[in-house]
Amino acid sequence: MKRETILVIGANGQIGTALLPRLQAIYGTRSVIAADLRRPDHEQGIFERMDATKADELADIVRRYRVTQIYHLAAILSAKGESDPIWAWNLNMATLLNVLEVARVHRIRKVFVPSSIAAFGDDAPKYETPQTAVLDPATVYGISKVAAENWSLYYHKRYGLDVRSLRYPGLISYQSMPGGGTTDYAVAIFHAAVQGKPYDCFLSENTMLPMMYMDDALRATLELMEAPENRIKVRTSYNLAGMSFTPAELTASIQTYFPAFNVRYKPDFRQAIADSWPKTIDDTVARRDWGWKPEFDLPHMTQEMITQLSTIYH
Ligand code: NAD
Ligand code: AKB
Repeated sequence: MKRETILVIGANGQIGTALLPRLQAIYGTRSVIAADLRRPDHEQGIFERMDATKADELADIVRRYRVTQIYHLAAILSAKGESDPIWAWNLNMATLLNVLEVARVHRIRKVFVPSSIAAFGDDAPKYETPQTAVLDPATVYGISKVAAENWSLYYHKRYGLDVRSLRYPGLISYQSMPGGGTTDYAVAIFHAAVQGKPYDCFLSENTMLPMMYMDDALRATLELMEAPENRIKVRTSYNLAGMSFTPAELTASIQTYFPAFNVRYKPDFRQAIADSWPKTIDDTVARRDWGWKPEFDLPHMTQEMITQLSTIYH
């Protein structure tokens, strides 16, 4: 077992729920502290209820457990953020700055702060969006991600903090439901299909977006965090690609298992958010710097999702 104490903030969310068992396998159950505003349905190891907007609550946990690494996953995502932009900005920024400050003061060894394809906006190239494309996000969520990328770079340059980041695409997982994003349809659609229900999709059938199966996202995260410090050349956030597909292509892939599965397209306010994002991502820099390579394509991801959800529902 590796000797580190890992704090996961926002541990009950879509990524945290899947990441916790992986971290526990690497560092030991007693060395991984899960923290969140809300208690988990099923506790998996040590849990602390904590509001990351409160710097003193965060510092108390870091001191008590002698934390050496932080994964900061608490945030308000793209669609939910648009319902109350000032609240979303305040939460995303307060939690970020508390994490960076506590890491600086307590000399935390490594910090992970995820970014998103939402950092890109209308003026970035839509296909093979490069690492250094212009960042002109259309949502408050995206604005907070661009700010977080720049704050992370600042803490690295000014204080030498080892903060690392990935611009995740939309993540697809069976372990829990996503928390209010624009790519959530790609998880909800599987739950409907496996239960034999039709699905009303909130994006139009030809809306292509970058996506990734959770297994790939977790492996990317752990590989990035394990990479030697001199291999990490990007201190804002790395582009990361898995696959890209439209709702129509995902539906067709699911229909190879459930031919009668029916999807109706009813685009809502999330369509404009999706239209502002890239369609495919160029992640050459991550491949070059620390050896990133995705494993899951659309057919493989569809097979895994249906297999896993079938055991849950039946
Ligand atoms: P999520 O919404 O599923 O989970 C976030 C968790 O943070 C929730 O459990 C929530 O209770 C908790 N939280 C909210 N406010 C908190 C606070 N003040 N203190 C403590 N906990 C708080 O999000 P996720 O999908 O797991 O995403 C994690 C991170 O990854 C976020 O930064 C998100 O922007 C980023 N990301 C996610 C995706 C994706 O598709 N899931 C894609 C790109 C980037
Ligand atoms: C969202 O849709 O908001 C997230 C993301 C891509 O950041 N899944």
